[in-house]
Amino acid sequence: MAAKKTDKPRSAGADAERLYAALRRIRRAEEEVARIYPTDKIKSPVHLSIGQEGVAVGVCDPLEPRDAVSGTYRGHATYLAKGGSLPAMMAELYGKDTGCARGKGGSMHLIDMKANVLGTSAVVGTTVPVAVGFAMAQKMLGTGAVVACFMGDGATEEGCFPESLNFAALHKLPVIFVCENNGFAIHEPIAKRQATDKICARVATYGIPAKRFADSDTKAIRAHVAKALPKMRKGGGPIFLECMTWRWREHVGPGEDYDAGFRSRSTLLKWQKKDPVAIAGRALPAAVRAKIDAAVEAEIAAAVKFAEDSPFPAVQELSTDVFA
Ligand SMILES: Cc1ncc(C[n+]2csc(CCOP(=O)(O)OP(=O)(O)O)c2C)c(N)n1
Repeated sequence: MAAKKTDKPRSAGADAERLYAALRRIRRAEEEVARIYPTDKIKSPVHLSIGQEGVAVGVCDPLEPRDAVSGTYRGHATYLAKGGSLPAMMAELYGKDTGCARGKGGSMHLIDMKANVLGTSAVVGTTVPVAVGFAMAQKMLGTGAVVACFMGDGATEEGCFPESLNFAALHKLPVIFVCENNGFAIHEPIAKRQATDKICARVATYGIPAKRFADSDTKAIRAHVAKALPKMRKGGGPIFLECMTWRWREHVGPGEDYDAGFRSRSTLLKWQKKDPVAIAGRALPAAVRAKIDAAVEAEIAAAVKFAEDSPFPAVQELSTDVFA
């Protein structure tokens, strides 16, 4: 894989516009998914990342096209932030033949190898060793590419997590491990699942530099990753980010879960004051923001139309790409 220079324009103004556009695009795409979901046109369960977008955008913005990401079933933001096709994502949610997994994977199994989105998975933790394996290949091929590996706090309780940390640290692999710590695995708070809340301290025992971001500030995450990349590309080994964040909606589905009794709306209100999309928007003049918003709406409307107009897969597709 040839090393490509990034094609992103760089200046303070361009950075602010690009970050807002990326955040707004993910937010609005997921709000559209939530709006459409009750019509039953969307054929797969959806795990929305509304509220958490700053993590994916902060990590992916400094990446180059040659770099890769792997993600979780809550992966719309990861996929879109790395440049995955929005029409192909919408079509995938609709179960259509033009979807990024030919309509066979749904929201939890997004992939776009043109953008180096390695894939997302419904099975907690499984994409972590996949990312490490891809990073091993980059090291062996000498591409200088890095892999950002997104996971929830629940995934850090899977056996493959410490195994992957150890292997990546031992072989000095170019992996940015990103834990999106929203405090819950479905309904279970982290305090009832983990003996201590010191994820970074645990990771650091593998010799991996680990840093917690208390409010997942998009620009702070972005700056940290941008600073780490040159050393990682030269064999400096993995890093770990624990990004404290909050999912605004229910675990799965378009609604909320504040009546279920396990978390409170008052905490949501605190996190909404740190809304990454609103913060990025306030950094721009209103006219610039309005232009970006209009472009985002047009792109999302076109993606939804593409999904609606696309055909379902042919019946014989049921037995293609099936390995057993
Ligand atoms: C190996 C495995 N165990 C259990 C489950 C059931 N499960 C689905 S989502 C989830 C919670 C995971 O929480 P976290 O990793 O923190 O991600 P979040 O949903 O908060 O983004 C669990 C336990 C699963 N899908 N895979």
